Amino acid sequence: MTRVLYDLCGIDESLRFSPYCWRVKFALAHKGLDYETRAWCFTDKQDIEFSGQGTVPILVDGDEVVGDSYEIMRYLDRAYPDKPLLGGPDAEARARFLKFYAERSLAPGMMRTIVMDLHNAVAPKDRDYFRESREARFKRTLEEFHSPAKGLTQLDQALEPLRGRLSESDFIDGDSPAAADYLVFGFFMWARTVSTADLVSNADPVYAWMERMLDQYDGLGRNAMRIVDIDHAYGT
Ligand SMILES: N[C@@H](CCC(=O)N[C@@H](CS)C(=O)NCC(=O)O)C(=O)O
Repeated sequence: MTRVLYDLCGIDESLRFSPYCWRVKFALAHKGLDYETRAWCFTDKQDIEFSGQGTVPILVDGDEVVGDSYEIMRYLDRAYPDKPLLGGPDAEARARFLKFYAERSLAPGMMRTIVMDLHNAVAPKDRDYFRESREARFKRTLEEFHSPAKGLTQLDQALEPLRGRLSESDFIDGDSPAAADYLVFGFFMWARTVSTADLVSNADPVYAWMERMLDQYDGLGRNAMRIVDIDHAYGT
């Protein structure tokens, strides 16, 4: 039976920008597992009711329904032990730190930088929902929250530990990428797909790592549709 990944889509059905879904797409590629994606919009909650949750990614693998990007990685290691993503308990505990580092230290600065690009990238029917839910979260309007100058400064500071690691190693997980890289890189795919903002300078070790990550798995990341590829994306 074909594996199915529910994957957030935007203004074009092929524009896939969820950082959490990107983690899973890299994890599936790492394991060499085939899957189909099901394009999902924020407001299509009824389509994922079967999973008992309101967010994507959701992986349906035969009788297994698994939600949450990190739980999906754990599931993949249990079900397909070859080519571990997270590794043993010690390694997994450290990868879990990277999950929180990405979500709590890197994502906020990126969000401040790209929030208006995101608003433009979501499916038109999702725009009101996106605005209302995010304004409630930020406790201010998207326009008030939006500040690339502040966001990039925040991100620049938060990237220091990653720079340290990537100055000594090609990937966070060593000579080749694994869960730690995917947990972090998902957010760089998020920004890349919806925005043209340069998050890091090309002299930065993080930039060289991003380029290596984009080339993994036959250019899985590099070939992904970006907002700039969509003619009708601006001024709608
Ligand atoms: N902790 C979850 C977070 C998933 C998540 O927040 N996904 C977003 C898409 S990027 C979503 O589905 N949001 C639904 C909404 O905002 O209503 C994970 O790691 O998978």
